[in-house]
This record gives sequence, C-alpha cells and structure tokens, in this order.
Amino acid sequence: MKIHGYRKLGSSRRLAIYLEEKGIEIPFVPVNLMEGEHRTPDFLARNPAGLIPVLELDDGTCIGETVAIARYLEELHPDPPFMGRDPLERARLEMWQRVVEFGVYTQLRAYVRQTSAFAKPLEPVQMPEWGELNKRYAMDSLRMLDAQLANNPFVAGPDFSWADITLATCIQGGRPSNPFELPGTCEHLARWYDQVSRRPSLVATQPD
Ligand SMILES: N[C@@H](CCC(=O)N[C@@H](CS)C(=O)NCC(=O)O)C(=O)O
Repeated sequence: MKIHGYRKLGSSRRLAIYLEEKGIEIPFVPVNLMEGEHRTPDFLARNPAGLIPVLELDDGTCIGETVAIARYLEELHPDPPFMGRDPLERARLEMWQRVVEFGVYTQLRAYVRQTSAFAKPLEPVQMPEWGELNKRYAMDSLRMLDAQLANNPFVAGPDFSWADITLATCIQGGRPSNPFELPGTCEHLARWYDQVSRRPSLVATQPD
C-alpha cells in the first residue's frame, strides 16, 4: 500500500495525522502539484478527479477522496476506534465531519486559491472577491462550531476524532506557524485549538 500525496500538506496531511493517531505506517509518494504531476495520464488513471491524496493498494486498486480512504483504513484497523463505536457515534461523527468539510474546509480552500499568489498555477483565473466572501462564510461556520465546543471537549463529542483532524488542518492551512485567525469571540474554539494543535500527531506532521 502507498499514498500518493505529501505527508505534511493539505488533505494528505489529514491522512498522515490519522495514521499517526492509529499507529499505522503507509509510505507517501510525493506528487508535484506545481509541476502538474496530478494532471498527467498516469495520475488521472489513478484518480480521474486529479486530486491528492490517493491510496494505492498492492494490486494497483486506487481510492481517492480523503474521507473514503480513511474509512477504508478504519475498516481494516478498527482499534482504537476513530470514526465512532456504535451507530449513534458514527452518525454524530459523520454529521460534524460534514459540517466542517462543507462549512469551513471548502470555504477556506476557496479563499486561499482565489487570493494567494502561490496558488495561481492551480487557479490561473483568480476571483479575489469570491475568495473573501468564502472566508466570511468560513468564519460564520467557526462561530457555530464555537457553540458546539462550549458543550463538548471535541468537535463530535467527548473524543478526539476525524472531525477534529479536518477542522485543525483547515485552520492551520499549509502553515501551522501562522494559522488562520479565529474570530475573536470564539473562546471555546480557541481552547480546543490550543489543545489539539499540541497533539503529537499534529506536531509530527507539521510542515518544516
Ligand atoms: N475532496 C478532496 C480534496 C483533495 C484536495 O483538495 N487536494 C488538493 C491538495 S490538498 C489537490 O490535489 N489539488 C490539486 C488541484 O486542485 O489541482 C479530498 O478530500 O481528498
């Protein structure tokens, strides 16, 4: 098995954190996005969406989409459980994972891609105003998550889970030393972020 992607970057890093938490070792094979390696026929045969990460099994079968990969690995390595122990926990996890992915991740991804110079090779026609609007939407979602964290130690309840990995990597972006500024009123989110960003799995996968 191998993962096409960067251990310390973006969605691939979500997997790397998950692997650290679970104690699973899978090698990462870098894909140079800036040189368009993810748009070559070879790569598109692995994932027609042209996105990393991709999990490649020993028989050549490939799985794209970070959550799908993590779910597959969770079935192979159920202990310790990371995506819920029973139907209710699994549903809660799915709920909050989707809230974060569709309410923060998608918006901050759009913000970075539409407004930063380094993303221009991936987004040749940038629309900065649309990027800024997305950032506002992400901040609204963060305020809602602050309310959830007022009553729960972690995003999906009492345990650190996949939903926390998604949210923490969104906030850190590609630069944990300079994360997105959280809305000033979000004291619970700030408490959660301070705690989660110190976890060994996040520290071990921080970009150099
Ligand atoms: N929904 C996908 C998103 C993955 C994604 O956005 N990957 C980025 C790197 S973090 C990528 O491959 N970007 C290449 C491009 O946009 O051309 C997932 O969760 O795996």
